[in-house]
Amino acid sequence: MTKIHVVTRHNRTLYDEAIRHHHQLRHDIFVGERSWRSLTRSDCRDIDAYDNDNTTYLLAIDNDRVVGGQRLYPTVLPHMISDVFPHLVSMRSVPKAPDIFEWTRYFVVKERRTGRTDCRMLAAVQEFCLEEGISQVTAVVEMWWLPRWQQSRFKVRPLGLPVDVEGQPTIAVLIDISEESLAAVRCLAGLRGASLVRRGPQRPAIHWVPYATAS
Ligand code: A1S
Ligand code: SAM
Repeated sequence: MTKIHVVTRHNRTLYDEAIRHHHQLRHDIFVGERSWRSLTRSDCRDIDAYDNDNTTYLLAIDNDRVVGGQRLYPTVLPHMISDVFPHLVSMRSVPKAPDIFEWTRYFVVKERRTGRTDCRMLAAVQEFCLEEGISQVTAVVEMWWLPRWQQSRFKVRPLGLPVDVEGQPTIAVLIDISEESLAAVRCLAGLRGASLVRRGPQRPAIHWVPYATAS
């Protein structure tokens, strides 16, 4: 059965092969399928500035095979919205706080796009954030995410108006983490309870952020 594994720098040695595989899948999907050409790398791995010791990955793994992934990054550090997309935030300043993380690189492999793995991954982000005391996540997404989140009862607020990014209307949003959203998406996923797998050493996501280096 597909489980969602929490991978941080603290337990990463247990997931070296899975992390390598996930970077290859990301390149296949985001460069090959989604044509995000600026991410092209000669080693065919999608690795950017936000893949480092401060990243938390939630990997969907079935029989030792990665079938989906997503990542969270502290907003108290320079992150994608603050570095690349600050112009998408016009209704307030870029949200930056120890309990706000940026959510990126969400994918499910083609063979698993039946909605089920997707719902498990959406449940996983709510579950992880609730466990860690993360109250909100930010994201920059194409507009088609809005009805998907509405269906999952995610509480989503725009941070600005949609802007064209490589031909796609794209919006920055702030999403509340809540027990209600988790319950709704667990119901859609057919999950009765907790679904995250935590192996090896664990540290609180918020407290190990090197806050002193934040800009
Ligand atoms: C974003 C940052 C994150 C942190 C949030 O009937 P359909 O096929 O129209 O139903 C589709 C569409 O409504 C919509 N959808 C999916 N991809 C779309 C696209 N490229 N353009 C417009 N609409 C799109 O979602 C419905 C269901 O999609 P699906 O692929 O059939 O199934 P599933 O299992 O729900 O998987 C959805 C995801 C997004 C996970 C999967 O399509 C995927 O991995 N896509 C490639 C990676 C990607 O684009 N990720 C989002 C950017 S990061
Ligand atoms: N939220 C998205 C994610 O999950 O990574 C990215 C934002 S937007 C929907 C997609 C655009 O962001 C694409 O044109 C892609 O090339 C660009 N992009 C993704 N990662 C980037 C990075 N690290 N630096 C600059 N642009 C990036």
